[in-house]
Amino acid sequence: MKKTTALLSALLLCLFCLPSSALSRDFGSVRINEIMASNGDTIQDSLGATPDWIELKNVSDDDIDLSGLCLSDGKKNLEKFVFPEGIVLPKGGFLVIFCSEEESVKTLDGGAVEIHTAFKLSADGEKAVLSYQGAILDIVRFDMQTKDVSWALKDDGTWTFSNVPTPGAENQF
Ligand SMILES: [Ca+2]
Ligand SMILES: [Ca+2]
Repeated sequence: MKKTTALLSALLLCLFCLPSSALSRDFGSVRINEIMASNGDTIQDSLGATPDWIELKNVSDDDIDLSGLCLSDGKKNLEKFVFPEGIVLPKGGFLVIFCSEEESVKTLDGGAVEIHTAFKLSADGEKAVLSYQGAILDIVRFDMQTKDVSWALKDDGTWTFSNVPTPGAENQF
């Protein structure tokens, strides 16, 4: 459980709010970095549940205002989740979004924001799609998943399974 707590702290620390005037809107620098469609005990949300999750990474040197960016589990309806105002992904930072089937964006004690989408990820294989105003920015297809093994992006740009999932941190293999 220690691992889970540390990871949760890491992902919460990456969220904070800045005046929108200082922020980038370079959505091309936001990418899907890791996915878990069968979360047994890798990470818990603030209520102790273990939903599926998607990790985003900001690969740029600017903090990015995510408002208006969309996440989905398919191309038919790209806007299953739309980021509200006030969510910032710091430069080089990570953001974990829980895919729990019950949408919510709530501010936790300490000011961090926890995001849940109305869709879940299928462990039998599905997609994760990042888009803005109908244009797909990133799409990740995955086949059958194993509990507590993530599907993660490597430095060479290919995807593979990871037995050491890292929600909110650099991927490890
Ligand atoms: Ca789904
Ligand atoms: Ca990671």
